[in-house]
Amino acid sequence: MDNALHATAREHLREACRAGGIAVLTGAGMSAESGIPTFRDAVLSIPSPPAAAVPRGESAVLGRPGDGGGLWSRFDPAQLASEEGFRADPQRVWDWYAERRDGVRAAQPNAGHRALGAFAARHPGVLAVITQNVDDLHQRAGNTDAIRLHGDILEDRWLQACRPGCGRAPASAVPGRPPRCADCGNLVRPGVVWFGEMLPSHAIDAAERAARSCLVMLVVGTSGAVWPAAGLAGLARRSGAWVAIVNPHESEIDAEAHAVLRGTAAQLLPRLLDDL
Ligand code: BV8
Repeated sequence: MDNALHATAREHLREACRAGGIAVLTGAGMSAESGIPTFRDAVLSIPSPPAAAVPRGESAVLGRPGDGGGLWSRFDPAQLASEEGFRADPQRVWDWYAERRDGVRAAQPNAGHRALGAFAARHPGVLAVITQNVDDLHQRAGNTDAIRLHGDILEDRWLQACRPGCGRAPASAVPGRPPRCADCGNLVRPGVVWFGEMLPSHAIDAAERAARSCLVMLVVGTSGAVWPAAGLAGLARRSGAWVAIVNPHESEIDAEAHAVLRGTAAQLLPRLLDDL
Protein backbone atom coordinates (compact mmCIF):
# COMPACT_ATOMS: atom_id res chain seq x y z
CA MET A 1 0.00 0.00 0.00
CA ASP A 2 1.15 3.56 -0.81
CA ASN A 3 2.88 4.84 2.36
CA ALA A 4 2.09 8.50 1.73
CA LEU A 5 -1.59 7.61 1.45
CA HIS A 6 -1.28 5.52 4.58
CA ALA A 7 0.27 8.43 6.50
CA THR A 8 -2.49 10.76 5.28
CA ALA A 9 -5.14 8.29 6.38
CA ARG A 10 -3.61 7.98 9.84
CA GLU A 11 -3.45 11.76 10.14
CA HIS A 12 -7.18 12.05 9.42
CA LEU A 13 -7.93 9.19 11.83
CA ARG A 14 -5.82 10.76 14.58
CA GLU A 15 -7.67 14.06 14.10
CA ALA A 16 -11.05 12.31 14.11
CA CYS A 17 -10.07 10.43 17.27
CA ARG A 18 -9.40 13.74 19.00
CA ALA A 19 -12.34 15.80 17.78
CA GLY A 20 -15.23 13.97 16.32
CA GLY A 21 -16.06 10.52 15.22
CA ILE A 22 -15.12 7.72 12.92
CA ALA A 23 -17.65 5.60 11.02
CA VAL A 24 -16.69 2.29 9.43
CA LEU A 25 -19.00 0.79 6.79
CA THR A 26 -18.25 -2.91 6.19
CA GLY A 27 -19.30 -5.53 3.67
CA ALA A 28 -18.63 -9.18 2.93
CA GLY A 29 -14.93 -8.53 2.23
CA MET A 30 -14.53 -7.75 5.96
CA SER A 31 -15.26 -11.41 6.75
CA ALA A 32 -13.52 -12.98 3.74
CA GLU A 33 -10.30 -13.63 5.69
CA SER A 34 -12.42 -15.40 8.34
CA GLY A 35 -13.38 -17.93 5.67
CA ILE A 36 -16.88 -16.60 4.92
CA PRO A 37 -17.34 -16.35 1.12
CA THR A 38 -18.32 -12.93 -0.18
CA PHE A 39 -21.43 -12.60 -2.34
CA ARG A 40 -19.18 -12.15 -5.34
CA ASP A 41 -17.42 -15.43 -4.44
CA ALA A 42 -20.80 -17.04 -3.60
CA VAL A 43 -21.86 -16.71 -7.21
CA LEU A 44 -18.76 -18.69 -8.19
CA SER A 45 -18.50 -21.48 -5.67
CA ILE A 46 -21.27 -22.26 -3.22
CA PRO A 47 -20.33 -25.69 -1.90
CA SER A 48 -23.08 -28.28 -2.31
CA PRO A 49 -25.15 -28.92 0.79
CA PRO A 50 -24.30 -31.80 3.20
CA ALA A 51 -24.95 -35.24 1.66
CA ALA A 52 -27.78 -35.83 4.14
CA ALA A 53 -29.63 -32.92 2.54
CA VAL A 54 -29.62 -34.57 -0.88
CA PRO A 55 -32.72 -36.65 -1.65
CA ARG A 56 -31.93 -40.38 -2.17
CA GLY A 57 -30.80 -41.15 -5.78
CA GLU A 58 -29.83 -37.51 -6.56
CA SER A 59 -26.18 -36.45 -7.09
CA ALA A 60 -24.22 -34.90 -4.21
CA VAL A 61 -24.32 -31.56 -5.94
CA LEU A 62 -27.92 -30.42 -5.44
CA GLY A 63 -28.47 -30.43 -9.11
CA ARG A 64 -30.61 -32.39 -11.41
CA PRO A 65 -28.85 -34.97 -13.58
CA GLY A 66 -27.28 -33.16 -16.52
CA ASP A 67 -27.23 -29.79 -14.77
CA GLY A 68 -23.42 -29.82 -15.15
CA GLY A 69 -21.91 -28.02 -12.24
CA GLY A 70 -24.86 -28.07 -9.97
CA LEU A 71 -27.89 -25.90 -9.43
CA TRP A 72 -26.40 -23.94 -6.53
CA SER A 73 -23.39 -22.72 -8.43
CA ARG A 74 -25.60 -21.14 -11.07
CA PHE A 75 -28.09 -19.31 -8.85
CA ASP A 76 -27.75 -15.65 -8.06
CA PRO A 77 -27.74 -15.14 -4.26
CA ALA A 78 -30.17 -12.24 -4.80
CA GLN A 79 -32.69 -14.85 -5.95
CA LEU A 80 -32.06 -17.02 -2.92
CA ALA A 81 -32.04 -14.02 -0.56
CA SER A 82 -35.63 -12.98 -1.34
CA GLU A 83 -39.12 -13.80 -0.03
CA GLU A 84 -40.07 -14.82 -3.56
CA GLY A 85 -37.16 -17.27 -3.75
CA PHE A 86 -38.04 -18.66 -0.32
CA ARG A 87 -41.73 -19.15 -1.19
CA ALA A 88 -40.75 -20.74 -4.51
CA ASP A 89 -38.53 -23.36 -2.83
CA PRO A 90 -38.39 -23.02 1.00
CA GLN A 91 -36.21 -26.13 1.39
CA ARG A 92 -33.50 -24.98 -0.99
CA VAL A 93 -33.32 -21.51 0.53
CA TRP A 94 -33.40 -22.94 4.06
CA ASP A 95 -30.53 -25.32 3.21
CA TRP A 96 -28.52 -22.40 1.82
CA TYR A 97 -28.95 -20.45 5.06
CA ALA A 98 -28.28 -23.54 7.15
CA GLU A 99 -24.98 -24.00 5.30
CA ARG A 100 -24.07 -20.35 5.75
CA ARG A 101 -25.01 -20.50 9.45
CA ASP A 102 -22.62 -23.42 9.92
CA GLY A 103 -19.92 -21.35 8.21
CA VAL A 104 -20.54 -18.38 10.50
CA ARG A 105 -20.48 -20.53 13.66
CA ALA A 106 -17.19 -22.11 12.54
CA ALA A 107 -15.58 -18.76 11.69
CA GLN A 108 -13.47 -16.51 13.94
CA PRO A 109 -13.09 -12.73 13.85
CA ASN A 110 -9.95 -11.83 11.83
CA ALA A 111 -7.26 -9.23 12.58
CA GLY A 112 -9.44 -6.57 10.95
CA HIS A 113 -12.41 -7.29 13.22
CA ARG A 114 -10.10 -7.40 16.23
CA ALA A 115 -8.48 -4.05 15.35
CA LEU A 116 -11.93 -2.40 15.27
CA GLY A 117 -12.94 -4.05 18.56
CA ALA A 118 -9.72 -3.00 20.29
CA PHE A 119 -9.97 0.56 18.92
CA ALA A 120 -13.52 0.90 20.28
CA ALA A 121 -12.32 -0.29 23.70
CA ARG A 122 -9.50 2.27 23.71
CA HIS A 123 -11.70 5.13 22.41
CA PRO A 124 -15.24 4.70 23.80
CA GLY A 125 -17.87 6.63 21.83
CA VAL A 126 -15.59 7.53 18.91
CA LEU A 127 -16.31 4.62 16.54
CA ALA A 128 -19.55 3.63 14.81
CA VAL A 129 -19.40 0.29 13.00
CA ILE A 130 -22.08 0.00 10.29
CA THR A 131 -22.24 -3.45 8.70
CA GLN A 132 -24.02 -5.10 5.80
CA ASN A 133 -22.82 -8.45 7.11
CA VAL A 134 -25.28 -10.85 8.72
CA ASP A 135 -22.55 -12.74 10.59
CA ASP A 136 -21.70 -11.94 14.24
CA LEU A 137 -17.95 -11.43 13.85
CA HIS A 138 -17.93 -7.69 14.66
CA GLN A 139 -19.93 -8.40 17.82
CA ARG A 140 -17.62 -11.28 18.81
CA ALA A 141 -14.61 -8.97 18.30
CA GLY A 142 -16.06 -6.45 20.78
CA ASN A 143 -18.15 -4.10 18.64
CA THR A 144 -21.35 -5.24 20.32
CA ASP A 145 -23.10 -1.99 19.28
CA ALA A 146 -22.39 -2.48 15.57
CA ILE A 147 -25.30 -1.25 13.42
CA ARG A 148 -26.66 -4.28 11.50
CA LEU A 149 -28.24 -2.97 8.31
CA HIS A 150 -29.16 -6.38 6.90
CA GLY A 151 -30.06 -8.34 10.02
CA ASP A 152 -28.68 -11.44 11.74
CA ILE A 153 -28.34 -14.81 9.99
CA LEU A 154 -28.35 -16.69 13.32
CA GLU A 155 -31.78 -15.29 14.28
CA ASP A 156 -35.04 -17.15 13.46
CA ARG A 157 -38.21 -15.28 12.53
CA TRP A 158 -41.71 -16.27 11.37
CA LEU A 159 -42.28 -15.75 7.63
CA GLN A 160 -45.56 -13.99 8.40
CA ALA A 161 -47.65 -13.18 11.45
CA CYS A 162 -48.94 -16.38 13.04
CA ARG A 163 -52.72 -16.91 13.14
CA PRO A 164 -54.33 -14.82 15.93
CA GLY A 165 -54.10 -16.66 19.23
CA CYS A 166 -51.27 -18.83 17.95
CA GLY A 167 -48.47 -16.71 19.48
CA ARG A 168 -45.81 -19.40 19.40
CA ALA A 169 -42.14 -18.44 19.30
CA PRO A 170 -40.12 -19.54 16.24
CA ALA A 171 -37.99 -21.64 18.60
CA SER A 172 -41.06 -23.83 19.30
CA ALA A 173 -41.56 -24.63 15.61
CA VAL A 174 -41.73 -28.24 14.44
CA PRO A 175 -38.21 -29.13 13.16
CA GLY A 176 -37.85 -29.30 9.37
CA ARG A 177 -36.29 -27.61 6.35
CA PRO A 178 -37.62 -25.05 7.16
CA PRO A 179 -39.23 -25.55 10.57
CA ARG A 180 -42.94 -24.69 10.71
CA CYS A 181 -45.62 -23.76 13.24
CA ALA A 182 -47.47 -26.84 14.54
CA ASP A 183 -50.73 -24.89 14.72
CA CYS A 184 -50.86 -22.71 11.60
CA GLY A 185 -48.09 -24.08 9.37
CA ASN A 186 -46.28 -20.73 9.34
CA LEU A 187 -42.68 -21.14 8.12
CA VAL A 188 -39.53 -20.07 9.97
CA ARG A 189 -37.15 -17.82 8.01
CA PRO A 190 -33.72 -16.36 8.86
CA GLY A 191 -33.69 -12.90 10.55
CA VAL A 192 -32.01 -11.19 7.59
CA VAL A 193 -33.19 -8.40 5.26
CA TRP A 194 -34.01 -9.93 1.89
CA PHE A 195 -33.77 -8.07 -1.44
CA GLY A 196 -36.93 -5.99 -1.92
CA GLU A 197 -37.41 -5.68 1.85
CA MET A 198 -37.01 -2.47 3.83
CA LEU A 199 -34.05 -2.16 6.15
CA PRO A 200 -34.87 -1.87 9.89
CA SER A 201 -35.66 1.84 10.33
CA HIS A 202 -33.68 2.09 13.60
CA ALA A 203 -30.60 0.73 11.80
CA ILE A 204 -30.74 2.91 8.69
CA ASP A 205 -31.50 6.00 10.84
CA ALA A 206 -28.54 5.30 13.13
CA ALA A 207 -26.29 4.65 10.12
CA GLU A 208 -27.29 7.89 8.43
CA ARG A 209 -26.71 9.80 11.68
CA ALA A 210 -23.21 8.33 11.97
CA ALA A 211 -22.48 9.08 8.29
CA ARG A 212 -23.59 12.70 8.69
CA SER A 213 -21.64 13.32 11.92
CA CYS A 214 -18.34 11.44 11.36
CA LEU A 215 -15.09 13.22 10.43
CA VAL A 216 -13.74 10.08 8.79
CA MET A 217 -15.55 7.16 7.13
CA LEU A 218 -13.65 3.98 6.32
CA VAL A 219 -15.45 1.81 3.74
CA VAL A 220 -14.13 -1.73 4.12
CA GLY A 221 -14.74 -4.77 1.94
CA THR A 222 -17.81 -3.75 0.02
CA SER A 223 -18.47 -3.71 -3.73
CA GLY A 224 -20.96 -0.88 -3.17
CA ALA A 225 -23.49 -2.75 -5.30
CA VAL A 226 -26.34 -2.93 -2.79
CA TRP A 227 -28.53 0.01 -1.79
CA PRO A 228 -29.30 1.91 0.34
CA ALA A 229 -26.10 0.78 2.17
CA ALA A 230 -23.87 1.89 -0.72
CA GLY A 231 -25.27 5.44 -0.44
CA LEU A 232 -23.78 5.97 3.04
CA ALA A 233 -20.29 6.70 1.67
CA GLY A 234 -21.60 9.54 -0.50
CA LEU A 235 -23.71 10.86 2.39
CA ALA A 236 -20.62 11.00 4.62
CA ARG A 237 -18.60 12.78 1.92
CA ARG A 238 -21.37 15.32 1.26
CA SER A 239 -21.54 15.92 5.01
CA GLY A 240 -17.85 16.89 5.08
CA ALA A 241 -16.20 13.62 6.12
CA TRP A 242 -12.91 12.35 4.73
CA VAL A 243 -13.75 9.01 3.06
CA ALA A 244 -11.27 6.19 2.51
CA ILE A 245 -11.89 2.80 0.93
CA VAL A 246 -10.09 -0.40 2.02
CA ASN A 247 -10.48 -2.99 -0.75
CA PRO A 248 -8.04 -5.06 -2.81
CA HIS A 249 -10.20 -4.51 -5.89
CA GLU A 250 -12.19 -1.72 -7.52
CA SER A 251 -15.67 -1.09 -6.14
CA GLU A 252 -18.71 0.70 -7.52
CA ILE A 253 -18.22 3.56 -5.01
CA ASP A 254 -14.50 4.30 -5.43
CA ALA A 255 -15.45 7.74 -6.82
CA GLU A 256 -16.94 8.72 -3.44
CA ALA A 257 -13.57 8.29 -1.72
CA HIS A 258 -10.79 10.80 -1.07
CA ALA A 259 -8.39 7.85 -0.83
CA VAL A 260 -8.49 4.22 -2.00
CA LEU A 261 -6.23 1.91 0.02
CA ARG A 262 -5.60 -1.26 -1.99
CA GLY A 263 -5.30 -4.11 0.48
CA THR A 264 -7.32 -6.42 2.66
CA ALA A 265 -9.24 -5.73 5.88
CA ALA A 266 -7.02 -7.97 8.04
CA GLN A 267 -3.83 -6.44 6.58
CA LEU A 268 -4.74 -2.75 6.63
CA LEU A 269 -7.06 -2.12 9.59
CA PRO A 270 -4.44 -3.09 12.23
CA ARG A 271 -1.89 -0.87 10.48
CA LEU A 272 -4.35 2.04 10.36
CA LEU A 273 -5.72 1.75 13.88
CA ASP A 274 -3.50 -0.25 16.23
CA ASP A 275 -1.45 2.46 17.84
CA LEU A 276 -3.99 5.26 17.66
C1 BV8 B 1 -34.67 -1.96 -0.28
C2 BV8 B 1 -28.91 -10.07 3.72
C3 BV8 B 1 -36.64 -0.66 -0.14
C4 BV8 B 1 -29.40 -11.36 3.14
C5 BV8 B 1 -28.52 -8.54 1.86
C6 BV8 B 1 -31.13 1.69 -5.84
C7 BV8 B 1 -30.46 1.38 -6.97
C8 BV8 B 1 -30.47 0.04 -7.42
C9 BV8 B 1 -31.13 -0.98 -6.74
C10 BV8 B 1 -31.80 -0.65 -5.63
C11 BV8 B 1 -31.81 0.67 -5.18
N1 BV8 B 1 -32.54 0.68 -4.05
C12 BV8 B 1 -32.99 -0.58 -3.79
C13 BV8 B 1 -32.54 -1.41 -4.74
C14 BV8 B 1 -32.79 -2.83 -4.78
C15 BV8 B 1 -31.82 -3.65 -3.95
C16 BV8 B 1 -30.41 -3.54 -4.48
O1 BV8 B 1 -29.58 -2.82 -3.97
N2 BV8 B 1 -30.17 -4.33 -5.52
C17 BV8 B 1 -28.79 -4.36 -6.08
C18 BV8 B 1 -28.36 -5.80 -6.19
C19 BV8 B 1 -28.78 -3.67 -7.41
N3 BV8 B 1 -31.84 -3.25 -2.54
C20 BV8 B 1 -32.77 -3.84 -1.76
O2 BV8 B 1 -33.58 -4.65 -2.15
C21 BV8 B 1 -32.75 -3.41 -0.30
N4 BV8 B 1 -34.07 -3.08 0.15
O3 BV8 B 1 -34.16 -1.19 -1.05
O4 BV8 B 1 -35.91 -1.78 0.29
C22 BV8 B 1 -37.42 -1.13 -1.21
C23 BV8 B 1 -38.35 -2.10 -0.92
C24 BV8 B 1 -39.16 -2.47 -1.96
C25 BV8 B 1 -38.93 -1.99 -3.27
C26 BV8 B 1 -37.94 -1.03 -3.50
C27 BV8 B 1 -37.18 -0.59 -2.45
C28 BV8 B 1 -32.29 -4.58 0.60
C29 BV8 B 1 -30.87 -4.90 0.35
C30 BV8 B 1 -30.38 -5.93 1.38
C31 BV8 B 1 -30.40 -7.33 0.83
N5 BV8 B 1 -29.79 -8.25 1.78
N6 BV8 B 1 -28.00 -9.39 2.80
C32 BV8 B 1 -28.31 -12.41 3.10
O5 BV8 B 1 -27.15 -12.11 3.43
O6 BV8 B 1 -28.66 -13.54 2.74
S1 BV8 B 1 -27.45 -7.77 0.75
C33 BV8 B 1 -25.99 -8.71 0.79
O7 BV8 B 1 -25.38 -8.48 -0.45
C34 BV8 B 1 -24.97 -8.31 1.81
O8 BV8 B 1 -25.54 -7.99 3.05
C35 BV8 B 1 -24.31 -7.12 1.15
O9 BV8 B 1 -25.02 -5.96 1.39
C36 BV8 B 1 -24.43 -7.46 -0.31
C37 BV8 B 1 -23.15 -7.94 -0.87
O10 BV8 B 1 -22.36 -6.82 -1.05
P1 BV8 B 1 -20.90 -6.74 -0.34
O11 BV8 B 1 -21.05 -6.94 1.11
O12 BV8 B 1 -20.29 -5.51 -0.85
O13 BV8 B 1 -20.17 -8.05 -0.90
P2 BV8 B 1 -19.69 -8.37 -2.38
O14 BV8 B 1 -19.46 -9.82 -2.42
O15 BV8 B 1 -20.59 -7.73 -3.38
O16 BV8 B 1 -18.27 -7.61 -2.48
C38 BV8 B 1 -17.22 -7.97 -1.63
C39 BV8 B 1 -16.18 -6.87 -1.74
O17 BV8 B 1 -15.15 -7.14 -0.82
C40 BV8 B 1 -15.56 -6.77 -3.13
O18 BV8 B 1 -15.48 -5.40 -3.51
C41 BV8 B 1 -14.17 -7.36 -2.92
O19 BV8 B 1 -13.22 -6.75 -3.75
C42 BV8 B 1 -13.90 -7.02 -1.46
N7 BV8 B 1 -12.99 -7.94 -0.76
C43 BV8 B 1 -12.80 -9.25 -0.99
N8 BV8 B 1 -11.91 -9.76 -0.08
C44 BV8 B 1 -11.56 -8.71 0.74
C45 BV8 B 1 -12.25 -7.55 0.31
N9 BV8 B 1 -12.13 -6.36 0.91
C46 BV8 B 1 -11.28 -6.30 1.99
N10 BV8 B 1 -10.60 -7.39 2.48
C47 BV8 B 1 -10.71 -8.59 1.88
N11 BV8 B 1 -10.04 -9.64 2.35
